[in-house]
Amino acid sequence: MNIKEFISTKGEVINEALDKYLPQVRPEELHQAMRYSVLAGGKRLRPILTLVAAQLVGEEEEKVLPAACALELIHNYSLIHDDLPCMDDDDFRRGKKTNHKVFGQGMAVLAGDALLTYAFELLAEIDDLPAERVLLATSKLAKAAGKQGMVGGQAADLLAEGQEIDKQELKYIHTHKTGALLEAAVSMGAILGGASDEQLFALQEYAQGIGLAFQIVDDILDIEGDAEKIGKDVGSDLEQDKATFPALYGLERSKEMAAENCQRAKEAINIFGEQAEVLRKLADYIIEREY
Ligand code: GRG
Repeated sequence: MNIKEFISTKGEVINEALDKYLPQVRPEELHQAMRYSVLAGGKRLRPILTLVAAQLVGEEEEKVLPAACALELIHNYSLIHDDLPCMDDDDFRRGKKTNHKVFGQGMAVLAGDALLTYAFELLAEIDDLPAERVLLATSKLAKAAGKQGMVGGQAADLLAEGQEIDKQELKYIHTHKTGALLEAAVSMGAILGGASDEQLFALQEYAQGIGLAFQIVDDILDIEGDAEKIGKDVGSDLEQDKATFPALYGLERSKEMAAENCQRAKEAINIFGEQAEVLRKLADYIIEREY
Protein backbone atom coordinates (compact mmCIF):
# COMPACT_ATOMS: atom_id res chain seq x y z
CA MET A 1 0.00 0.00 0.00
CA ASN A 2 1.28 3.43 -1.02
CA ILE A 3 0.82 5.77 1.94
CA LYS A 4 0.60 8.95 -0.16
CA GLU A 5 -2.23 7.40 -2.20
CA PHE A 6 -3.90 6.24 1.00
CA ILE A 7 -3.74 9.77 2.47
CA SER A 8 -5.09 11.24 -0.73
CA THR A 9 -8.02 8.76 -0.95
CA LYS A 10 -9.00 9.16 2.71
CA GLY A 11 -8.48 12.92 2.40
CA GLU A 12 -11.14 12.96 -0.33
CA VAL A 13 -13.62 11.20 1.97
CA ILE A 14 -12.93 13.87 4.62
CA ASN A 15 -13.18 16.71 2.11
CA GLU A 16 -16.57 15.55 0.86
CA ALA A 17 -17.89 15.28 4.41
CA LEU A 18 -16.54 18.72 5.37
CA ASP A 19 -18.14 20.26 2.29
CA LYS A 20 -21.46 18.67 3.27
CA TYR A 21 -21.17 19.82 6.89
CA LEU A 22 -20.49 23.40 5.84
CA PRO A 23 -23.31 24.54 3.56
CA GLN A 24 -23.20 28.09 2.28
CA VAL A 25 -26.05 29.46 4.39
CA ARG A 26 -26.80 32.71 6.22
CA PRO A 27 -24.82 34.63 7.46
CA GLU A 28 -23.09 34.23 4.09
CA GLU A 29 -19.87 36.08 4.92
CA LEU A 30 -19.27 33.97 8.04
CA HIS A 31 -19.88 30.71 6.21
CA GLN A 32 -17.71 31.85 3.32
CA ALA A 33 -14.88 32.58 5.76
CA MET A 34 -15.29 29.16 7.42
CA ARG A 35 -15.40 27.33 4.09
CA TYR A 36 -12.46 29.36 2.73
CA SER A 37 -10.05 27.97 5.32
CA VAL A 38 -11.48 24.50 5.86
CA LEU A 39 -11.68 23.69 2.16
CA ALA A 40 -8.29 25.23 1.31
CA GLY A 41 -6.48 21.89 1.30
CA GLY A 42 -4.35 20.50 4.07
CA LYS A 43 -3.15 16.97 4.63
CA ARG A 44 -6.16 15.93 6.79
CA LEU A 45 -3.80 13.95 9.01
CA ARG A 46 -5.85 14.32 12.19
CA PRO A 47 -9.16 13.07 10.76
CA ILE A 48 -7.35 10.28 8.91
CA LEU A 49 -5.80 9.14 12.20
CA THR A 50 -9.29 9.01 13.74
CA LEU A 51 -10.65 6.87 10.90
CA VAL A 52 -7.67 4.51 10.98
CA ALA A 53 -7.70 4.09 14.79
CA ALA A 54 -11.45 3.33 14.80
CA GLN A 55 -11.10 0.80 12.02
CA LEU A 56 -8.16 -0.85 13.76
CA VAL A 57 -10.28 -1.57 16.84
CA GLY A 58 -13.15 -2.88 14.72
CA GLU A 59 -15.49 0.06 14.10
CA GLU A 60 -16.93 1.21 10.77
CA GLU A 61 -15.14 4.27 9.45
CA GLU A 62 -18.43 5.90 8.46
CA LYS A 63 -19.61 6.10 12.06
CA VAL A 64 -16.63 8.15 13.23
CA LEU A 65 -16.64 10.51 10.25
CA PRO A 66 -18.37 13.36 12.16
CA ALA A 67 -15.77 13.07 14.95
CA ALA A 68 -12.95 13.04 12.40
CA CYS A 69 -14.38 16.20 10.82
CA ALA A 70 -14.79 17.81 14.26
CA LEU A 71 -11.02 17.47 14.75
CA GLU A 72 -10.29 19.06 11.39
CA LEU A 73 -12.63 21.97 12.21
CA ILE A 74 -10.79 22.61 15.47
CA HIS A 75 -7.44 22.35 13.72
CA ASN A 76 -8.62 24.95 11.19
CA TYR A 77 -9.91 27.31 13.86
CA SER A 78 -6.48 27.15 15.53
CA LEU A 79 -4.71 27.92 12.26
CA ILE A 80 -6.99 30.90 11.51
CA HIS A 81 -6.40 32.37 14.97
CA ASP A 82 -2.69 31.53 14.92
CA ASP A 83 -2.27 33.51 11.68
CA LEU A 84 -3.84 36.70 13.09
CA PRO A 85 -1.66 39.80 13.57
CA CYS A 86 -1.97 39.43 17.36
CA MET A 87 -0.39 35.95 17.12
CA ASP A 88 1.98 34.90 14.31
CA ASP A 89 0.84 37.54 11.83
CA ASP A 90 1.10 35.34 8.74
CA ASP A 91 -0.06 36.30 5.24
CA PHE A 92 -0.15 32.84 3.65
CA ARG A 93 -1.39 29.42 4.66
CA ARG A 94 -1.75 26.34 2.45
CA GLY A 95 -0.63 28.45 -0.48
CA LYS A 96 -3.51 30.94 -0.13
CA LYS A 97 -3.94 34.27 1.64
CA THR A 98 -4.71 33.83 5.33
CA ASN A 99 -8.31 34.17 6.48
CA HIS A 100 -7.99 37.66 7.98
CA LYS A 101 -6.23 38.93 4.84
CA VAL A 102 -9.35 38.04 2.84
CA PHE A 103 -12.22 38.55 5.30
CA GLY A 104 -10.74 40.98 7.84
CA GLN A 105 -9.70 40.32 11.43
CA GLY A 106 -13.17 40.46 12.95
CA MET A 107 -14.63 37.87 10.60
CA ALA A 108 -11.52 35.65 10.97
CA VAL A 109 -11.94 35.61 14.74
CA LEU A 110 -15.63 34.74 14.34
CA ALA A 111 -14.97 32.05 11.72
CA GLY A 112 -12.53 30.43 14.16
CA ASP A 113 -15.03 30.67 17.02
CA ALA A 114 -17.79 29.17 14.89
CA LEU A 115 -15.59 26.27 13.76
CA LEU A 116 -14.70 25.47 17.36
CA THR A 117 -18.29 25.41 18.56
CA TYR A 118 -19.56 23.59 15.48
CA ALA A 119 -17.05 20.80 16.12
CA PHE A 120 -18.78 20.02 19.41
CA GLU A 121 -22.20 20.22 17.77
CA LEU A 122 -21.13 17.53 15.29
CA LEU A 123 -19.81 15.32 18.08
CA ALA A 124 -22.85 15.70 20.32
CA GLU A 125 -25.14 14.71 17.46
CA ILE A 126 -23.54 11.29 16.88
CA ASP A 127 -26.42 8.92 17.52
CA ASP A 128 -25.29 5.62 16.02
CA LEU A 129 -22.61 4.82 18.60
CA PRO A 130 -23.03 4.16 22.35
CA ALA A 131 -23.65 7.46 24.16
CA GLU A 132 -20.97 6.79 26.80
CA ARG A 133 -18.32 6.49 24.08
CA VAL A 134 -19.48 9.77 22.53
CA LEU A 135 -19.37 11.47 25.94
CA LEU A 136 -15.85 10.24 26.65
CA ALA A 137 -14.63 11.27 23.21
CA THR A 138 -16.19 14.72 23.65
CA SER A 139 -14.45 15.21 26.97
CA LYS A 140 -11.16 14.04 25.41
CA LEU A 141 -11.48 16.60 22.61
CA ALA A 142 -12.43 19.46 24.93
CA LYS A 143 -9.41 18.77 27.15
CA ALA A 144 -7.04 18.37 24.21
CA ALA A 145 -8.17 21.62 22.57
CA GLY A 146 -8.49 23.69 25.72
CA LYS A 147 -6.60 25.36 28.53
CA GLN A 148 -4.41 22.41 29.41
CA GLY A 149 -4.11 21.25 25.84
CA MET A 150 -3.66 23.19 22.59
CA VAL A 151 -4.69 26.63 23.91
CA GLY A 152 -2.45 26.10 26.97
CA GLY A 153 0.48 25.22 24.72
CA GLN A 154 -0.18 28.23 22.51
CA ALA A 155 -0.28 30.50 25.58
CA ALA A 156 3.05 29.11 26.80
CA ASP A 157 4.48 29.61 23.31
CA LEU A 158 3.30 33.22 23.23
CA LEU A 159 4.86 33.90 26.63
CA ALA A 160 8.14 32.29 25.54
CA GLU A 161 8.69 34.68 22.62
CA GLY A 162 11.99 36.50 23.06
CA GLN A 163 12.69 34.55 26.29
CA GLU A 164 15.34 31.94 26.98
CA ILE A 165 13.49 28.71 27.63
CA ASP A 166 14.84 25.33 28.66
CA LYS A 167 14.28 21.93 27.06
CA GLN A 168 11.56 20.99 29.51
CA GLU A 169 9.53 24.09 28.65
CA LEU A 170 10.04 23.47 24.93
CA LYS A 171 8.64 19.96 25.36
CA TYR A 172 5.68 21.34 27.33
CA ILE A 173 4.87 23.82 24.58
CA HIS A 174 4.97 21.29 21.80
CA THR A 175 3.30 18.35 23.49
CA HIS A 176 0.42 20.72 24.24
CA LYS A 177 0.27 23.04 21.23
CA THR A 178 0.57 20.34 18.60
CA GLY A 179 0.71 16.96 20.33
CA ALA A 180 -2.55 17.20 22.25
CA LEU A 181 -4.78 17.40 19.18
CA LEU A 182 -2.90 14.65 17.37
CA GLU A 183 -3.24 12.46 20.43
CA ALA A 184 -6.95 13.27 20.64
CA ALA A 185 -7.34 12.30 16.99
CA VAL A 186 -6.02 8.80 17.65
CA SER A 187 -7.68 8.40 21.07
CA MET A 188 -11.09 9.55 19.85
CA GLY A 189 -11.05 7.02 17.05
CA ALA A 190 -10.09 4.31 19.54
CA ILE A 191 -12.66 5.37 22.15
CA LEU A 192 -15.51 5.72 19.65
CA GLY A 193 -14.52 2.38 18.17
CA GLY A 194 -14.78 0.66 21.55
CA ALA A 195 -11.06 -0.03 22.17
CA SER A 196 -9.98 -2.07 25.19
CA ASP A 197 -7.83 -0.32 27.83
CA GLU A 198 -4.74 -2.08 26.48
CA GLN A 199 -5.49 -0.98 22.92
CA LEU A 200 -6.21 2.59 23.99
CA PHE A 201 -2.98 2.78 26.00
CA ALA A 202 -0.93 1.50 23.06
CA LEU A 203 -2.55 3.95 20.66
CA GLN A 204 -1.98 6.85 23.05
CA GLU A 205 1.72 5.96 23.27
CA TYR A 206 1.82 5.86 19.49
CA ALA A 207 0.13 9.26 19.27
CA GLN A 208 2.58 10.86 21.70
CA GLY A 209 5.49 9.61 19.61
CA ILE A 210 4.11 10.89 16.32
CA GLY A 211 3.02 14.16 17.99
CA LEU A 212 6.55 15.04 19.01
CA ALA A 213 8.03 13.78 15.74
CA PHE A 214 5.49 15.90 13.83
CA GLN A 215 6.43 19.08 15.68
CA ILE A 216 10.18 18.51 15.39
CA VAL A 217 9.78 18.02 11.63
CA ASP A 218 7.64 21.17 11.49
CA ASP A 219 10.49 23.13 13.11
CA ILE A 220 13.02 21.59 10.70
CA LEU A 221 10.84 22.43 7.69
CA ASP A 222 10.77 26.07 8.79
CA ILE A 223 14.56 26.04 8.27
CA GLU A 224 15.13 23.61 5.42
CA GLY A 225 11.73 23.42 3.77
CA ASP A 226 10.59 24.76 0.41
CA ALA A 227 8.14 27.65 0.90
CA GLU A 228 6.27 26.72 -2.27
CA LYS A 229 5.67 23.14 -1.16
CA ILE A 230 4.74 24.17 2.39
CA GLY A 231 2.41 26.89 1.15
CA LYS A 232 3.63 29.58 3.55
CA ASP A 233 6.75 31.60 4.26
CA VAL A 234 9.66 29.76 5.89
CA GLY A 235 12.18 31.20 8.35
CA SER A 236 9.52 32.83 10.50
CA ASP A 237 10.57 30.92 13.66
CA LEU A 238 14.07 32.41 13.53
CA GLU A 239 12.70 35.84 12.65
CA GLN A 240 10.36 35.81 15.64
CA ASP A 241 12.98 34.32 17.95
CA LYS A 242 10.77 31.26 18.53
CA ALA A 243 11.75 28.39 20.78
CA THR A 244 12.21 25.44 18.45
CA PHE A 245 13.92 22.04 18.55
CA PRO A 246 16.70 23.08 16.11
CA ALA A 247 17.29 26.25 18.19
CA LEU A 248 17.81 24.23 21.38
CA TYR A 249 19.25 20.96 20.09
CA GLY A 250 20.76 21.85 16.70
CA LEU A 251 19.56 20.58 13.33
CA GLU A 252 21.28 17.18 13.33
CA ARG A 253 20.17 16.17 16.83
CA SER A 254 16.63 17.36 15.99
CA LYS A 255 16.54 15.02 13.01
CA GLU A 256 17.68 12.13 15.20
CA MET A 257 15.02 12.99 17.77
CA ALA A 258 12.30 12.98 15.12
CA ALA A 259 13.43 9.51 14.01
CA GLU A 260 13.60 8.25 17.62
CA ASN A 261 10.06 9.41 18.35
CA CYS A 262 8.81 7.84 15.14
CA GLN A 263 10.43 4.54 16.15
CA ARG A 264 8.94 4.78 19.65
CA ALA A 265 5.51 5.31 18.09
CA LYS A 266 5.84 2.27 15.86
CA GLU A 267 6.96 0.03 18.71
CA ALA A 268 4.04 1.13 20.88
CA ILE A 269 1.56 -0.53 18.54
CA ASN A 270 3.25 -3.93 18.34
CA ILE A 271 0.21 -5.54 19.99
CA PHE A 272 -1.79 -4.97 16.79
CA GLY A 273 0.69 -6.90 14.61
CA GLU A 274 0.30 -6.58 10.83
CA GLN A 275 -3.05 -4.84 11.16
CA ALA A 276 -1.36 -1.63 12.31
CA GLU A 277 0.74 -1.35 9.14
CA VAL A 278 -1.08 1.82 8.05
CA LEU A 279 -0.28 3.53 11.34
CA ARG A 280 3.41 2.56 10.97
CA LYS A 281 3.49 3.99 7.45
CA LEU A 282 1.75 7.16 8.66
CA ALA A 283 4.47 7.56 11.32
CA ASP A 284 7.16 7.22 8.63
CA TYR A 285 5.30 9.68 6.42
CA ILE A 286 5.25 12.23 9.24
CA ILE A 287 9.03 12.35 9.44
CA GLU A 288 9.63 12.10 5.70
CA ARG A 289 7.07 14.73 4.70
CA GLU A 290 8.13 17.84 2.80
CA TYR A 291 5.14 20.01 3.78
C1 GRG B 1 -4.53 29.84 18.23
C2 GRG B 1 -5.59 28.41 20.03
C3 GRG B 1 -4.60 28.58 19.00
C4 GRG B 1 -3.73 27.57 18.77
C5 GRG B 1 -2.77 27.55 17.71
C6 GRG B 1 -1.96 24.77 15.84
C7 GRG B 1 -1.44 25.98 16.47
C8 GRG B 1 -1.93 26.33 17.81
C9 GRG B 1 -0.62 26.80 15.83
C10 GRG B 1 -0.19 26.57 14.45
C11 GRG B 1 1.25 26.92 14.37
C12 GRG B 1 2.00 25.80 13.86
C13 GRG B 1 2.55 25.95 12.49
C14 GRG B 1 2.18 24.74 14.61
C15 GRG B 1 2.95 23.61 14.16
C16 GRG B 1 2.20 22.37 14.00
C17 GRG B 1 1.04 22.51 13.12
C18 GRG B 1 -0.26 22.52 13.78
C19 GRG B 1 1.20 22.60 11.79
C20 GRG B 1 0.11 22.65 10.84
O1 GRG B 1 -0.52 21.40 10.77
P1 GRG B 1 -0.54 20.52 9.45
O2 GRG B 1 0.86 20.40 8.91
O3 GRG B 1 -1.36 21.48 8.50
O4 GRG B 1 -1.26 19.27 9.71
P2 GRG B 1 -2.33 21.12 7.28
O5 GRG B 1 -2.38 22.40 6.48
O6 GRG B 1 -1.77 19.97 6.50
O7 GRG B 1 -3.66 20.79 7.87
